[in-house]
Amino acid sequence: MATFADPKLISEAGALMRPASVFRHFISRDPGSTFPPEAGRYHLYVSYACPWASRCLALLNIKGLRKAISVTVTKSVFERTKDTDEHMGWVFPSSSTEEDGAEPDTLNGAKTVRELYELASADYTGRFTVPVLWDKKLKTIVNNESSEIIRMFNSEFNEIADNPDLDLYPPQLRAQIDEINEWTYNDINNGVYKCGFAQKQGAYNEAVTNLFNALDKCEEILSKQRYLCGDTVTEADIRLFKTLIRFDAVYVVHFKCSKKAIREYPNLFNYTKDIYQIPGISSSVNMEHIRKHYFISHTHINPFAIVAASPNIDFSSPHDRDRFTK
Ligand SMILES: N[C@@H](CCC(=O)N[C@@H](CS)C(=O)NCC(=O)O)C(=O)O
Repeated sequence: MATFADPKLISEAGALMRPASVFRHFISRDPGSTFPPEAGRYHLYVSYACPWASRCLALLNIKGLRKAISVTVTKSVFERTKDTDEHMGWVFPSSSTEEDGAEPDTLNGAKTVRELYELASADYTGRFTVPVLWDKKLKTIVNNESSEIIRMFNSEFNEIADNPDLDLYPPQLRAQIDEINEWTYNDINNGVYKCGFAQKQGAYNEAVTNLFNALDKCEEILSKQRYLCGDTVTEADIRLFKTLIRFDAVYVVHFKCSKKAIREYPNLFNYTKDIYQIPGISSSVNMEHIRKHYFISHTHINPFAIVAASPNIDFSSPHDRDRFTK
């Protein structure tokens, strides 16, 4: 029953070691597939706070899959998941008025995300993470790895998606996207967590150096082109965006990513607004859930659970990114 407060996830050198996701089935259009893409069959459990889960929500929205795949959003702050042990994790509210944006689990009647994992596998010993992509027919978890869930949403549901022509992982850009994802994941998406959860100065120093080198590299790329792969938006942009949108309000303070804020990088800042303004993206962002979750749930790094004041940033204000595509 690991969480990030668990000493087993910290190396000798004091660095965070993120374990791999466990449920790795694929929804596929291939004949004979156990998990074929069917409207109404799958359900996505997310937290708005979680960058990995909310990238799935972003994909669901921009591909026009909200009618085909249902969604339940957890409460923003971790709570005890059982009376009989100390585990703290994602829970569902008992009514939809308990917290704005969060909903009870009317599909499985679960009180916690942990219960979903226990329904899917009696001997599961991993973390009880979101996202969870659930199969209503086989009553199990299809997949709990966001990087794979977004690929399925992008390509496997095109017969039922409202926006089937949008391809965020097009064949001609795949090698470039994979290469960018590799360093943006290690140094930025997961890099902020490596800064925040480091337990030795050396591990923090390494993570924070790699993080800001990678952000500088993005700034440089984005000073020459609108998106990471050129003039079309791709999966790599959605993945980067989910970290950038949390950066100034949370990561700068909570994870000590304090060398610079995103609003000090002219290209990255305008790019964040640009992605935010793509239809379907802003509704995958809930700043209240984001701020409350990090500052209140991570008691091992913020024991008094004080929610830090937020800078006042309007991501829907004008940006200058269309200068590249005029
Ligand atoms: N590899 C997973 C990571 C998901 C993940 O780490 N989610 C966090 C929230 S941001 C979580 O659910 N944590 C619960 C816990 O640690 O107990 C993915 O990308 O889907």
